[in-house]
Amino acid sequence: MKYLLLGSSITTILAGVASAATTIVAITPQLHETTGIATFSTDGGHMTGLEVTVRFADLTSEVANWSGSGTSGSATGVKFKLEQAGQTFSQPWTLTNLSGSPILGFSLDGHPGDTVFDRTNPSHGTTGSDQGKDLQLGNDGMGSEILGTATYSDAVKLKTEALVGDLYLRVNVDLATPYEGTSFTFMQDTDTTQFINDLTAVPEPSTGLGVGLLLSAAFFLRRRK
Ligand SMILES: [Ca+2]
Ligand SMILES: [Ca+2]
Repeated sequence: MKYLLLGSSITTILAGVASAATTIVAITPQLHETTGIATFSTDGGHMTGLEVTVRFADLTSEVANWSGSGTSGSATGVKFKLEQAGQTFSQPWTLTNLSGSPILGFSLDGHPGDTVFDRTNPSHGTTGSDQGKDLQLGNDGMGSEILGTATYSDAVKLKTEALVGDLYLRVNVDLATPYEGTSFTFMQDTDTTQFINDLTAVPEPSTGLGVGLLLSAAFFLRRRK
């Protein structure tokens, strides 16, 4: 019984480590909006156009766009192949390095693929998006957890709804150390927008920003007195 308990504690500890392996950061340089979410059950076959960039230790990078068929798809360049099959909520993405140089990181841009990245929280979040999943790096194929930071940028809202904060248009991953192996997996849920080419930037509310700056200036001047 002692052994069973010990085993269970170790499992719990490992689970804790696994969830901490990927640090999550979110920024919103440019808010985007769309009419609606067509499906939250997006799979690899339905992200055609999605732009993938992979950066290598020799300071080169390569961009390739997604091509989907059936329920699977991939972005294939000369130096890498990123593939995914089945629903992104439950099935991993696999990044294979075809170059001779270790991988420093990669980024996914959903804009040309009418695809948004649905984060774990808030859940279920934006109408039609259902549960999402934060980017989580898998292991390196040799049993070690891959460490890294995933930065979400360009939050997405529905035109008819206030910003909820679970949907993003882009995600960038910086690995903690250059990846020297052949391939690794990661999890990241995606959803598909209702219409094609429907993700548009929301203009900055410049007047509101101006008022905000004036208020800040007034506060600063009051404090100086
Ligand atoms: Ca989804
Ligand atoms: Ca969601």
